[in-house]
Amino acid sequence: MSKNGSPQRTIAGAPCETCPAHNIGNLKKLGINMDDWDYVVALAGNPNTGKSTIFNTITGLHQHTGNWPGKTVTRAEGGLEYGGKRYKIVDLPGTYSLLSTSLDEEVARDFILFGQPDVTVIVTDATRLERNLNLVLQVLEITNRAVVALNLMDEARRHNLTIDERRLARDLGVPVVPTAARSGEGIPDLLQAIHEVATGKVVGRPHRIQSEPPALKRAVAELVAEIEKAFPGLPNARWVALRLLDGDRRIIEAVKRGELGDLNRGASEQVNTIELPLEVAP
Ligand SMILES: Nc1nc2c(ncn2[C@@H]2O[C@H](COP(=O)(O)OP(=O)(O)O)[C@@H](O)[C@H]2O)c(=O)[nH]1
Ligand SMILES: [Mg+2]
Repeated sequence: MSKNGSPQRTIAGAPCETCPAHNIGNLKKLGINMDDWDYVVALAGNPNTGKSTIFNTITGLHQHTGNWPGKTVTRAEGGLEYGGKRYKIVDLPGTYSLLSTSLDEEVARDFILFGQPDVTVIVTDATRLERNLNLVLQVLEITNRAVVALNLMDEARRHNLTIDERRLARDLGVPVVPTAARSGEGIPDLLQAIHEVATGKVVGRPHRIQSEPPALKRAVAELVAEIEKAFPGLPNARWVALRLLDGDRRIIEAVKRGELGDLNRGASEQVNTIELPLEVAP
């Protein structure tokens, strides 16, 4: 049972008494002590959905929450141990989309696409679900290793909103976990869902557009073959192909200059080198 007395909600099925979620004592907050790790978890989401609150709660760090002008921090990292595995958590900048119209979107997108996190948690505002699903669907185009945190559930309840999270999980094809991060509600379930996706116990099957027109399908197939030849090991050539067809300037430039591979390496290396922006004054 989770803190609010409701059954554990993951798409793994019935609650299990031996699962780590039943003992939040299994969570060891490592703060910045994360020399080596088994899995990397990215926290993505629209601004003000509670990403940093979740980040602080699970790592024990104190990254500033709230938005203030002139904030230069783009990304914070911290660690935790859960279920015998060490996790590095990366708090990405808030974005409404991954279509790269701003630096923040670029940072978030490059990390999800090229940093190859083991799990991407998309933190959503349960009171503005429709607007938030835009980013969710974009992330699910890139990766199937995702968990949706349905945050601000306390606010949703206050507005008499009820969300059928099981149905949502089914429709999206990835685990959906209701949370109220400020009070810690649902955090054990979220950790458990992250753990299950990271370890491969739960494999997401995201809903993706299948009915492409034949001309688009052909163009994508052709491009995918070329991209895979030029950039072996790229995590999602199909997504890159779609972006190219859409005229995404950054991706076009990266392909032209042969930088897609560099972008890939760069994002992975950054994981080691970014400094922790703790307690940055407004
Ligand atoms: N009521 C409520 N407030 C929350 C919850 N999670 C975060 N907040 C608040 O929402 C604001 C934005 O949170 P923050 O973590 O900075 O969001 P971020 O921009 O996604 O990193 C802060 O004032 C948090 O205290 C929640 O579950 N319920
Ligand atoms: Mg934040």
